Amino acid sequence: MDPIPREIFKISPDVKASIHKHAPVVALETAVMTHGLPHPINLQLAADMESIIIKAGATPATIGLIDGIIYAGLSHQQLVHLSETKVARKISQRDFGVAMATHCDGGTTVAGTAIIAHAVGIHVFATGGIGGVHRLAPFDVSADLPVLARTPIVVVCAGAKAILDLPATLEYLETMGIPVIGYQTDEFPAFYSHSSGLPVSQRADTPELVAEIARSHFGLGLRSAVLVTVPPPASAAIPAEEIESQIQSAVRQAHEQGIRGAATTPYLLERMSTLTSGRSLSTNLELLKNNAQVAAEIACALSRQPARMLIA
Ligand code: PSU
Ligand code: MN
Repeated sequence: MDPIPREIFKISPDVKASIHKHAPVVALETAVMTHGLPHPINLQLAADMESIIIKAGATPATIGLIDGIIYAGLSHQQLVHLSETKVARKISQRDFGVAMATHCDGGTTVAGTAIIAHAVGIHVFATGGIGGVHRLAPFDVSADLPVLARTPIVVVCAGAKAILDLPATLEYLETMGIPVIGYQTDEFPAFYSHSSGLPVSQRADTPELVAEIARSHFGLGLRSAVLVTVPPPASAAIPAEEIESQIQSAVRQAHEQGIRGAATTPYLLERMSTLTSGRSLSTNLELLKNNAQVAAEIACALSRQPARMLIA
C-alpha cells in the first residue's frame, strides 16, 4: 500500500523513533473513548492503558483525528480534548475521507485504528472487543471484520463484544483467514465472560509463542490479522449465564427503538452498563487494561526476535 501522504497524518516523535528502531509499539483506538465510555472515565482509561504499556517496556500510539488530521500518538492535551468533545465522529474505514475533508474530530474504531497502525508500521494493537456480526440484524456486520481480513497486524482483544452473534462472528473470521489465538485459554472469550463454549484455532500461553505465530503468518506473506483473544481478568469477569438475559434485553430494545448502523454498538454497550448497574462497565475497563498489558508483552517479544516481518 502506498503510504498516506504526510500532510494528512502526523506521527508523534516518540512513536516515530520507536518504529524506526523496531522497538515495541502498541496502537490504541479512540472510539472506545468517544463512543464507548462516559467522561471522565474515558480519559482515565486512556491514560491508564498508556502507562501500562510504558511500564511494560513499549511505546503507546493512541490513534485518532483532530480537526481532520490523523494522529498516531496523540498528546495528553489531545486526549483530554477527545475525551470531552461531544461532536467527535466514530471513524471506521468509510469515514476517513469525510472526516478529513470536513475537519472533524474523531475516535477510530478497530477497523479505523488497524488501517492507520498498519500504514505507519505498527505491528500490535490493543482493544476491548472487536465488532462482528450483530444479532437480529443479518446485514449488520462490523467493518472491523473485512478490515482485519486484509490488514496484517496483531490485534489483542477479549474476543468479540458479547452483544454480537458470536458463532456467526467466528465463522466469518474463519472464512476470512484470520487465526483466532486463545491467550491462556482454549475458548473464545465472550468479552464480559471467560467462556463462550466456542473453540479458538489455537491456544498460546506465552507472548513468545504469539510472536512466533505472528512472525510465521506474516512471514509467509499472509495479509490477514492475527487475533489474540484474552479472557477478562477473573476478578472482573461476569459469568455468561448471569449476563445473557441482559444482553437479550439490550438487543431487543435496540431493535424496538429502531437503532441502526454505527449507533448500534454504542447504544448496546450503554444499555448493558445501565442494565447491569455499572458492572459491565467495570468489566470493560479491567479487560481493556489487561489487554494493554498482554499487547505490550507481545510487542516486546516480537521486537526481541529478528524482525523478518514482510508486512510493509
Ligand atoms: N468499545 C466501546 N464502544 C465502542 C467500541 C468499542 O466501548 O463503540 C467500538 C470499537 O471501536 C469497535 C466498534 O471497533 O465499536 C464496532 O462498531 P461497529 O459495530 O459499528 O463497527
Ligand atoms: Mn454496524
